[in-house]
Amino acid sequence: MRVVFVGPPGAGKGTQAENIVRDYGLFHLSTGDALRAAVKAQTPIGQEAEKYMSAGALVPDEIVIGVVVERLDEAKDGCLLDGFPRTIAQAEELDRILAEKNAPLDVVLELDVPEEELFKRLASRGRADDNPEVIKQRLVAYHNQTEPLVGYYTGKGVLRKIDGLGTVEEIYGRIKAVLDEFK
Ligand code: B4P
Repeated sequence: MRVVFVGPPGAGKGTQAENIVRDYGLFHLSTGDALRAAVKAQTPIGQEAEKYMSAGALVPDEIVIGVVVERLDEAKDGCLLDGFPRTIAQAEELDRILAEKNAPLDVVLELDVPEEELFKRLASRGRADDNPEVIKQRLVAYHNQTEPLVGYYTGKGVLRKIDGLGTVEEIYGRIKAVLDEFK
């Protein structure tokens, strides 16, 4: 099963991804985690990515795509792409890579959470990019660059919207109900 997770910052993608990979045995690729690891290790990619992440901007497509291509070969028995793609260019590149492998996406989960709740969640977490100014920028980037993916994947007939309000368990129950259709 190949699954993509889309949603605004703080929607709970990382939180729910842990449950999904545990129960469905999928390879988990979080571009946010991969980029944060590169920043921590201060690799050349990390040093470049840090400039964008600390400002709440998306990291340029060519850098992110490089990170994904390197790791996607590990995904033999299905994958959960968490936070990738985040732009139409990334989505088109992903389609090209998956077509080469003859392994199309099964489903794109859109986690839907209202903006005031996102602010609350992120403010209480306190990661380096969770201060109010940077959160605002991340939301602008989401609306301008990532939200168009909802139309893109709706057009391909693979998008499923998940209500992202409620307890982690309630939301996971909604996700499971969708994923079990593809087992
Ligand atoms: P990500 O790591 O993907 O982070 P995110 O979108 O901010 O968070 P996520 O939705 O995973 O939230 P979480 O579960 O942690 O990206 C970080 C940065 O990396 C981006 O801003 C960008 O610069 C860069 N980047 C990553 N991928 C990229 C790409 N493809 N292209 C370009 N740039 C890219 O949840 C947040 C908080 O909410 C947690 O504290 C959690 O405990 C809480 N929470 C979760 N569910 C809850 C619930 N049901 N109720 C209450 N609280 C809840």
